[in-house]
Amino acid sequence: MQSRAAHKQPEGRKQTFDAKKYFDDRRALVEKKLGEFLPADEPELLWESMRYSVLGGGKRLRALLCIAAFETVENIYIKDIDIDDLEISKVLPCACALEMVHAMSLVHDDLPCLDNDDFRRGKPTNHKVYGEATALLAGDALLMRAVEVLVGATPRTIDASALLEVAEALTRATGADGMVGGQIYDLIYTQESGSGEANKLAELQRNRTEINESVVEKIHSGKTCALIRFSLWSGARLAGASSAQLTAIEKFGDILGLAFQITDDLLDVTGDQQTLGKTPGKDEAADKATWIRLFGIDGAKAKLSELENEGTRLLNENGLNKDDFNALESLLNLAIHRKK
Ligand code: GRG
Repeated sequence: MQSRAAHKQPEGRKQTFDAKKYFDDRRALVEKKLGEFLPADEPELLWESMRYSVLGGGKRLRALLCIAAFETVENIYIKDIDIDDLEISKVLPCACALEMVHAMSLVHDDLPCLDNDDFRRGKPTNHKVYGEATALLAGDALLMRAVEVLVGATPRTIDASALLEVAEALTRATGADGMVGGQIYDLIYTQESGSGEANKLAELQRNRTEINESVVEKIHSGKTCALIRFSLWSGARLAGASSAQLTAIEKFGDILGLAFQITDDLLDVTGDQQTLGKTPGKDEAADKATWIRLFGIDGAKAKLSELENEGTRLLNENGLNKDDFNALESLLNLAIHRKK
């Protein structure tokens, strides 16, 4: 059923965009759809562990970026959206796949062999509840479920070559050219050197160069920005964006991704466990390569304000900000001014 509320933007009419309602409505759809895509199935332990780390937690930023880019490019802002809406059904599988990939990266990141975290989203981490082996396998299964959902559940009204490009780009953003690649750089620059272990990683850690802006950039761009950039790009691609629009959206993704990560580094220093839902101060304790370490708190804040202006200007210049629908600008705002 085509939503009766699907609404083309009237030219030149000034309205206030209700970002909170927009985010809340779409988050609710994503939560509902994620529950459907991740049923309580067998093997029970595996599905329970997968559901534990995906359902009912997180800001759903990546899903929102994907949906907002889709609606912006389609030039529709569906005010009274529902789960059966034909337009939103084109992008929901991709939005949910993104949240699965993101959640699995958190599950693996929290493992003792990586960041060794006990808390995530205000509750014990997956391996604390289900054990390391199950957490590892739940992450693996979530990764494949994400691809299955994207390819299998995206409606066939979407052009097949667009869907193939989106699937290819998701695997690239996740793998060696994206998150996993960024995580490896992070690892080289996180662990203490001179551990004495005779393996290739320990050798690289001992011989690493000094941390500088290009090292931090390499870590951030893979670990965090790749999936954020993909979130925006995929929504736009599924909406049939022109190549000029895709280029602008990707540039915006780089800006928002960097802003998101700098904010994350800042919150690690200034936030508290109750609000963050995870242990603060871990970056400093592990001597991580962060923006704060290079430029301090004031330097990070100055960069954030620069990125916020640059991102808004880019949206305005490319017709991606409307008077009564500025979801992408609101998401940049959320990425920077969030408290968790
Ligand atoms: C992706 C195949 C694969 C393996 C994982 C561990 C790893 C490789 C990558 C690390 C990725 C990682 C944890 C990056 C940090 C990104 C980040 C700042 C996450 C926090 O995101 P929020 O604040 O979290 O959006 P919520 O809980 O709100 O969803």
